Amino acid sequence: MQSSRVDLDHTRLTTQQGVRVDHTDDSLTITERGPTLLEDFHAREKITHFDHERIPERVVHARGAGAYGHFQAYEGWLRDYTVAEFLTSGEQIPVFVRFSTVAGSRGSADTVRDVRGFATKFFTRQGNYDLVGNNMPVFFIQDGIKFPDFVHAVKPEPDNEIPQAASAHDTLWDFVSLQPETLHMMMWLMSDRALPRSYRMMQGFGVHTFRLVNADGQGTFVKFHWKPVLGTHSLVWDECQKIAGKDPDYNRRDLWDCIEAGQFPEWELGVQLVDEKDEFSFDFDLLDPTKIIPEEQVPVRPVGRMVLDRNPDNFFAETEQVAFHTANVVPGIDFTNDPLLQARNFSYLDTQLIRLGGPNFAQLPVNRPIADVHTNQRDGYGQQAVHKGRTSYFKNSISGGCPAIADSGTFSHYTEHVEGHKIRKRSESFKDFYSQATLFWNSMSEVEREHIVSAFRFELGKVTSKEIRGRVVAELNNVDHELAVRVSEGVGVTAPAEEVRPNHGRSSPALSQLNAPSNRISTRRIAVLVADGVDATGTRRVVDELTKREAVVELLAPSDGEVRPGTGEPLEADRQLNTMASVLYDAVVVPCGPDSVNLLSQDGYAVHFVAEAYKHAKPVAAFGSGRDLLHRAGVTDRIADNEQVTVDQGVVTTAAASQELTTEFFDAFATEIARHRAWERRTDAVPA
Ligand code: HDE
Repeated sequence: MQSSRVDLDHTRLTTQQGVRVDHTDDSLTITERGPTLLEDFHAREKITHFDHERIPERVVHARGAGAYGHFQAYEGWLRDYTVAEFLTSGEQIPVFVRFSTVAGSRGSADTVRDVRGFATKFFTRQGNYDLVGNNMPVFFIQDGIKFPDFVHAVKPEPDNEIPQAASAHDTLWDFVSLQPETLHMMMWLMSDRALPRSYRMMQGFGVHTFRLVNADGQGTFVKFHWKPVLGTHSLVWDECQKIAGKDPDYNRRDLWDCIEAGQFPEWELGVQLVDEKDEFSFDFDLLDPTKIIPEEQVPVRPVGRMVLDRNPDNFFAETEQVAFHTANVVPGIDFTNDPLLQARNFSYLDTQLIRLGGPNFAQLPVNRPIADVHTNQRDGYGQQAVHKGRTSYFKNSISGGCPAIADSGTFSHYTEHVEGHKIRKRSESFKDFYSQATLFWNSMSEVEREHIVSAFRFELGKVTSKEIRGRVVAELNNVDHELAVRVSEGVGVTAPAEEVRPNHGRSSPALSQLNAPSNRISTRRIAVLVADGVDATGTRRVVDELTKREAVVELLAPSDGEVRPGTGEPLEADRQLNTMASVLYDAVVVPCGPDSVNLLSQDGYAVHFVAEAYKHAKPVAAFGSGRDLLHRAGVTDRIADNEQVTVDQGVVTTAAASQELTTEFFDAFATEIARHRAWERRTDAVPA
């Protein structure tokens, strides 16, 4: 990878042929005002190359962000199950990960309601292994032949190409209402999982059941899971829509900035293993990608750790040209007959041929294996290798039979016994479309349920056809009657009169994000609102205490530059208040300083900032006269006028001025930030 990097420092401009150029601002013409000459090879080359700079964007997952890092297995216990060395050797191996949204174009916003791609390329000594997963553990459809139908339904509608990167339109919901296998995934898509706070704070899933194969050729079914060290956290929908305007690169920037700052994102890889003899012991089919194996039934066992620690040098060369393929497997990892996976094994190679323009994309620097590559494949567009010798066929005697067939370390396909008729028919074992959608609903906390109901209402509210809305509500009645009734109330559809399928009452606590709290606030972005007259000592204390706890703290002031405090040394604003917004931060603090608070109280941006953070259930803190800005923004706190610290639904306040600030204040605030949001806060009436 390193040898292909081009560094233009201390160089002189040349043509592609290496001829030095003395002038690149004017074309070659006859007289200053005369016609341009065809012989101007430099101008022609420059413009021609420019004309050809674009390649087709990915048909799905067009918008993404990538990073390099490494993976390291913890210990060798998986050796009984697989010969894949990277899962057992404990050696650090390089990876490249690309996160993505699915429906939007390359330039679309990051914070749309969508599934997120989580694709990892492991550069192992046995060859490249690609785990091309998502941040949700199930998929919309069961058979790959439905993929073009599904994608056509969710993409912008073909007559006017509206809406961009949004599922809230007629064609998607028309499809969903007629294809009940989508329902389980639609529950995930309407949940907070579709609105990740950060790529660094989302889970990843291989989705399909794969197969591990050991040295004796024995197979074990496996599901892959990524768990983020920082916990799984989401934004709220109103916030997402605002961020899409304020910072459409929100998730991309977050990943980039954290890696640049040395705050490297980490995930733990885990596996759920199922013995072959237990293949039929579940009430769903392991080959059905619209089903999970509940973690309470088969625990996720940790296997290793991935750290992303290096940003790409060039977005196009690396993040755009990276080519993932589900069929990039290494010895010890094999497929199952999941019909979605089987179709993917065709699609990913095929799609690279059009996207990357020919069969040599595996030679692009970002895709190149670290394992040696010796093939008899030759020529083709973009061929980079200069193959020596006369033979490019097997068997040969002229080149001593090389490249020869290896007798160890090879990939040998799992020997599976298959017999029966050739048919085109969905398996009966795939036909329970509702039980796991119900399981998901049952497993949500009340606030997560509220979010799901309002997501359905929002999406169906954008559907123009009442008939489609009605059909969706009727389908939801198969998931849970109360869900269907609650959704119907918001979208002008008559509520289903009665329950059609009794709720089975089962739940899987691992499905609720709120059941995996984090006690860390590292990388959380905290805004401190300041203006001239602010209390410098208290403000510095806020910065120190929160930075010590690994948060990212920024001072926001009405204008850039120096902030002159009431007393003491000037402070420097990190950002101008009106270039930012509360939606770009996890929490907000207002320090004391009557003059500063007075100025901020008259600044609509500052007042709105606090009200909006409050509306989105974010932790809000203030001390001393800083509390007045909270009150101006309609945020009440319950403290009596003493110096105690009060925490009320994520609002952390004290009447104490800076000298009396205790660590209790900062600990309480940090606890609220680690909790992510004060979900118990009712904020529907807040006008922000
Ligand atoms: Fe993909 N998918 N997919 N997909 N997918 C692509 O490949 C496809 C599916 C996923 O960052 C494409 O290189 C079919 C499931 C990710 O470059 C394409 C089917 C899951 C990425 C394609 C599926 C995924 C893709 C477009 C149904 C989660 C982005 C560009 C049979 C487990 C990879 C490309 C990156 C990309 C086809 C279903 C995840 C067209 C036919 C299920 C993360 O080949």
